[in-house]
Amino acid sequence: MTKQDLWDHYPDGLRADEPIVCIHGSSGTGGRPTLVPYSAHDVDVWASVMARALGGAGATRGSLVHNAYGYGLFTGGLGVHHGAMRLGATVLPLSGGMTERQVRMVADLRPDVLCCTPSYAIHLGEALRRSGVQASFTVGVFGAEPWTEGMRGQIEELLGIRALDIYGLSEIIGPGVACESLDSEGMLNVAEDHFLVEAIDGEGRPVPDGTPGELVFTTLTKTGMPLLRYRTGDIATLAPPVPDSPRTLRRMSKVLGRRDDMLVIRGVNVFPTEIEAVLLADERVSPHYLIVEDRRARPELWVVVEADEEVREDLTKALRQRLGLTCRVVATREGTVPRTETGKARRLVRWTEGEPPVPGLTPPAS
Ligand code: DLL
Repeated sequence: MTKQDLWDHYPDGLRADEPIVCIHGSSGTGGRPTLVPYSAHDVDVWASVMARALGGAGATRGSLVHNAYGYGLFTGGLGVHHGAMRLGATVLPLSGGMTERQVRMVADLRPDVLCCTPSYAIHLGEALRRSGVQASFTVGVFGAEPWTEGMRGQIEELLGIRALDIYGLSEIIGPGVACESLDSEGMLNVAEDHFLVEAIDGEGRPVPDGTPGELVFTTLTKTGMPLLRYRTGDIATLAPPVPDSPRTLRRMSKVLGRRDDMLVIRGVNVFPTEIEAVLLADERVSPHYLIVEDRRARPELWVVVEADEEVREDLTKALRQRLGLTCRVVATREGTVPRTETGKARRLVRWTEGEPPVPGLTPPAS
C-alpha cells in the first residue's frame, strides 16, 4: 500500500468497522492531508510504544518531559504526551513556538527530557544561550524530520545532552514506530511486536541487512486502520539487535533520505542529508541552511548557508568531493534562511520559475 491508497479512499474509506476515539494525520507537503482514525486500542498501543521509547532514552517516573512537538492533528505532541503519562513521568505540554515562554519554563521548572524536532532543539538552544539560561536537560528525543550525525553533534554540544532519534509516521501510529535507546548503538529499535518492518528495493524485492532500502511496515495490532505492507518512501538500512543485548528488536538506521527527495542533478543522485553532512562538518557554518533545486533551465543545485564568504570555496570543494557534483554555494548573513518555530523544518525547495526563494541567488544563466 502507498499514500496514494489513502488518498484514493480519503477521508475514511480505509477505516475498519471499529469505534474511533480520535483522528490524527499530517497536513501533507503536497497539500493533500492524510487522515488516520485511531481506536481506543490503538491509542493504548501508541502510549505503550512511546513509553518504551522514552524509557529507553532514560526517562523515568521522576522525569519532567518538556514536550515542544506541536499538539494537534500532527502526531508529535500527543504521541509524546500519551507516552510520558503512561511511563508515569510528568509532561509539560508546551507545543511548538512561543520560544520565550519555553525558555522561561526551562529556567523555572528545570525539565530533564526534551522532545521536539531537531531543528527546534537548535532554535531553543540558541534562545537559551542568548538569554543566559542554563539548559537543564540530560537527554533529548528528536525526530519528525531528517537529521544527520553532524546535527546530532551540534545539538549535543549546544544543550549538553545525549541526543537520540525517534522515527514514526501518522499512517502507522505516529512517533514510536522506532526509537533510539541509550544502548542501541546509534540505531533505532523498531517496535516490531506491533509493526513488522521490511526494507525493499525499487522493484519491491527485500534488500539484505545493511543495504539501504525503502521501509515497509505492516501493523500487527492496530484496529482503527490496520495497514498491510505500507510503503513509507523513507530509505534506511536494517540490522539485527545488538548482540547479547537484552533488547530483542530489529533496528533501523537513521533515515538516509526519502524516495521522492532524491534529487537527480545532471544524472547524479543526491540525498539532501548528504549535503547536510558536508555542511555541518564545517564548524564555521550555522545549522540553518537551505537547498534549492533550480529547475528553471539547466538543473542546478544551490546551497544557501549562513557563514562568511570565505567558506564558500571550501564548501564547494567538499560538496564536489562527496557528491561528485558542483553545487552553487551562497554564503549569506545570519537570519537569512527562514526558521521554523513550529512544524517541520523546510530544508529543500524547488525553484521552477519567478523570484528566487531566498535573496542572493542570481537569475538564470542565459
Ligand atoms: O512526523 C511522526 C513523528 C512525530 C515522528 C514526532 C517522530 C517524532 P508524519 O507527520 O506523518 O509523522 O511524518 C512522517 O516524517 O515518513 C519521515 O519521512 C519523516 N520522519 C519522521 N521521523 C523521522 C526521523 C511524524 N526521525 C514522515 N528522521 C516520515 C527522518 C523522519 N525522517
